[in-house]
Amino acid sequence: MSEKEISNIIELNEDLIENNERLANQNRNLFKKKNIKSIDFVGAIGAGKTAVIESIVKRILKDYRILVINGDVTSRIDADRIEKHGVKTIQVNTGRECALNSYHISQVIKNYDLNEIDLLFIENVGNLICPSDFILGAEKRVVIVSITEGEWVIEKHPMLFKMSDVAVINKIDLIDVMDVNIDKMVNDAKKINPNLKIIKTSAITGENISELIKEIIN
Ligand SMILES: Nc1nc2c(ncn2[C@@H]2O[C@H](COP(=O)(O)OP(=O)(O)OP(=O)(O)O)[C@@H](O)[C@H]2O)c(=O)[nH]1
Ligand SMILES: [Mg+2]
Repeated sequence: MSEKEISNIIELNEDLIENNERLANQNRNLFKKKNIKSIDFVGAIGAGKTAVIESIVKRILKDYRILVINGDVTSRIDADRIEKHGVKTIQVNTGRECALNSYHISQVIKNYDLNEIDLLFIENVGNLICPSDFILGAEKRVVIVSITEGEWVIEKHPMLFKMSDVAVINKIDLIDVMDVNIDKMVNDAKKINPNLKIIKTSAITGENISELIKEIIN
């Protein structure tokens, strides 16, 4: 590949990211105007994003009108899991794309009456790398990993921790069967981003889910 071809690809990527940021800003402004709190959940496949969101909505659905946007390459399994709690959902299938982008979100909210909601949760496609290129315009980003991914998972994937507001270390109920040093995970996250709020949770037992709710909603 020639140097010119390589520089064209770099320019194309920069354009994509710039366009994404422009639309993300539009989404952010619209959420503010409509007084909607918006939170974007990112994390590896199976870390517990849907389970954590389920655990949160079960506790707060009497107090807030909630919409959950679920991103997945295919299927509406996650949206169905959330909807069984009586919460409205929209599934976005990204096909070959490994992350949601701000265009997906702008299309969803263009066709939805935002006066009907106070809280918007967005579950991104399970991936610890791709979502770092695409902000969505949400007020806060929560990155979720779990102890079953091993104690090196944060050290190996610093990007999403740099750009998130809250880091959740999930599945702590499994600590006795996992040979994992959770303190190392916490220290890695702090080193990468000293401003991160770090919360150790179990979506199954509910441990520290109330603390997470306080952090993201209040
Ligand atoms: N023991 C335990 N299991 C959990 C916990 N959170 C999630 N799980 C289980 O882990 C599996 C994956 O959880 P999901 O909530 O589907 O994970 P996800 O991050 O949404 O996965 P994708 O959307 O496919 O990326 C399910 O079988 C959950 O029941 C937890 O805190 N403790
Ligand atoms: Mg999920």
